[in-house]
Parts: sequence; structure tokens; C-alpha cells
Amino acid sequence: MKFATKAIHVGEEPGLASNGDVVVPIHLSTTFARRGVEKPTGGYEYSRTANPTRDALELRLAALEESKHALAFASGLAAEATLVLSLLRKGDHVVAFDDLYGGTRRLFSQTLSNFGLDFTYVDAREARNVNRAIGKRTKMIWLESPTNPLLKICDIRAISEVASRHQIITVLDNTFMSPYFQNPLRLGADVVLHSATKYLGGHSDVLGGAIMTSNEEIHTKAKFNQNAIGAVPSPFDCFLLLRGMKTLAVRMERHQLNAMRVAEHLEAHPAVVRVIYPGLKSHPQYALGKRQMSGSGGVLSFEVKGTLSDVKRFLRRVKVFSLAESLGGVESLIEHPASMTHASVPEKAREGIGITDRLVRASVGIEDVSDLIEDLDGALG
Ligand code: P1T
Repeated sequence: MKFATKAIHVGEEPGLASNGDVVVPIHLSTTFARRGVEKPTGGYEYSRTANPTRDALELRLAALEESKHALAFASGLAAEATLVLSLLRKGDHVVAFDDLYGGTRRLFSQTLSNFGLDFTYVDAREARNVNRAIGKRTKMIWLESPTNPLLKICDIRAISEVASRHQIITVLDNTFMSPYFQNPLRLGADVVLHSATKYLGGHSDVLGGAIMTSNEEIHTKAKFNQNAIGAVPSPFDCFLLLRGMKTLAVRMERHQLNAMRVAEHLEAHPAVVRVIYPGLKSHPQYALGKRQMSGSGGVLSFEVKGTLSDVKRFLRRVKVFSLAESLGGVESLIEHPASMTHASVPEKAREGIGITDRLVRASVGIEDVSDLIEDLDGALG
């Protein structure tokens, strides 16, 4: 089956449910009765361990990233924490892209580092920077591509090859592209991670996270901790994600069309200093992006001319765009990374990677694009 078909059918084949349901039921029971004290054969025992609605979701998630396995979590960060705690131990070292979602960097630097893990942040746009940071204790390379919020792109294949030579696990957070535009496992990554809160859910009404891998050992360890730690999504969350994912293909196409139009418009706007969008030829890694992604997504960042208070004034004036964190929903959102999504990144680090006070990030939704452009023009004016 092709992508758009899998996104609708995998996990919800009517034959799988007892009554022939076309839509998977929301299985609320937290526990499942058994005939004897022995482990139930093939059945369910307790919902944290496995639940039929979550099983349906995990089948679909695996199908979309073409992985052998997928595990669903209560949020993207829950997936990240569980994955790291499953694969690393005290004394291990991680090389991470220096431009990451602020919450990921906070999890690494302020929580997981308390458990004896070390993190080094590098500009992974150059694979050799990753190479240089690898030491004897390095066990994991953590990447986003394109990154949040600066949309930097790294060469997933080149970095994964270096990593596998050193027997280091490569994790790629594929949230911005969704499985529709990029499949990192095909490029050599060992694990793909998603904040399902974003494009997979698609409607800003459910938090979720997912990890996908075809590596049996990684899957077994993470699955153990999915249950042992217990940061699982509720059956209703799983239902919402299954429903949202059915329209992923059509949504991504429209997100991209709209984002491209908005990016081109802003690039020619006198009140805008620069626009960063992987679909623009002016993106410094346009060619690499074309090689490893089949599209350029719906998120763009841009710098507004003027002072911080001018930027704040602009953000107060938008009407169709909502001033809010998050991305990937059908509605357009806009935000100020330095004071919102990336406020927890130390100021020096923010400045070093290019998150200036003038930087604005937009998640372009699937509204009529002329309304979006009119809204931005009005506020910029
Ligand atoms: O919010 P949560 O579902 O826990 O996912 C965390 C996360 C992980 N990875 C990336 C690339 C992300 O963008 C996020 C969440 N990001 C936002 C909330 C944001 O506004 O950027």
C-alpha cells in the first residue's frame, strides 16, 4: 500500500475488531480478566502494558515510517526520556545538534544530566563537527532535521554512517517533516522519534509521542520501559491520533503549498530581514534538503526588521495566526522562540546558534493562503 492508503487503513482493518468496526473502538478498560494465573496467551492483561487502541496506533505509526516496530507515548518528551533511559547508562555521552526544540535541550541539560549522562552540542550541519565530538563514552547521536526553530538540515546518511562505524545509535527527531516528507530509517538512522502532538495529530487537540525502529534490541529495551516507566497515551489519545493521521497526506501537501507561498511573500517583504524555509532556494542547504526530503513542510522562521518591541507589536497584531507555542495543526500559529519555545535555552547558547530577538517562527496552517498573507501584511505594516 502507498502512504495515503496506509495512513487510513493500517491498524483499522475491519477484520481486526470483533464487530467489524470500521473505526477502532476506544478500549477504556484498564485491566483484562484471564482464565488462570498464567500469562494470558495472546490476550491483554493491563492497559499500561498493552491496550487494543494503542496497538492499532502503533501498527499505523510503524507502517508510516516503514519500521518493524513503533511505540506510542503520552508526549514527545515522554518518548524522548523513555528512549534515553532505555538505551543509556551512567557515564554515557551523547552528541546532540545544538539547535533542538528547547524542551528537548532542557530534558537533556537539566534532567537527564542529573543521572550521570553527558551531552555535547555541536553544529551538525557539518558531519565532521559530529565526528570530532565523538569520544570513547559516546553512545548516542541525537539529531533533528530540519531543526526547531532554525530549520538547519544535517546529512542524515553521512552522520549515521560515522555513527554505525563507532557502534553509536543515531536518533532522528522527524517531527517537522512527518513521515510523509522524510523517512530517516531509510537514510540509516537507527531510531525515528516524533512529537505526535504536531503533524501526526494535526489538530492541536492531543499530546503524543512515538518512536520507531527496526532494531530488535532497541525496540525490546524501549518497550520494556514503555511499561516500566509508564508514560503511555490514553486510549482516547490513541483514537485522536489514529483519526488525525488519516488526513496526514492531504494536510502535508496543503501545509507545504501554503508555507511556500508565505515564505516567498515574506522574502520579498520590506519589513523582513530574512526567511528560513527549506523550500526556498535561498536556504543554505537547499540541495541537501532536496536529496533527503520529499518536501519542505509547513514551518518557517523569519527575522523582522526593527527592535524587540517592534517584533512584539507585530505578534500582538496578527489575527488569523494565533500567537501560541506548538506547530503542525490545521490552524496557523506564530511564536517568538527566544521568549517562548526556546526560553529555557541559555541566552548565550541561543545567540550562538542564531535564535535572535528578531526571530519569529510560523507554523503555516491549511487555511486559505490569501487570508494568511493578508494577516501577516496587516501586522507587519
Ligand atoms: O510537546 P511534546 O509532544 O512533548 O513534544 C516535544 C517536541 C519534540 N521534538 C520537537 C521537534 C518538538 O517541536 C517538540 C515540541 N515542540 C513545541 C511544543 C514547539 O512549539 O516547538
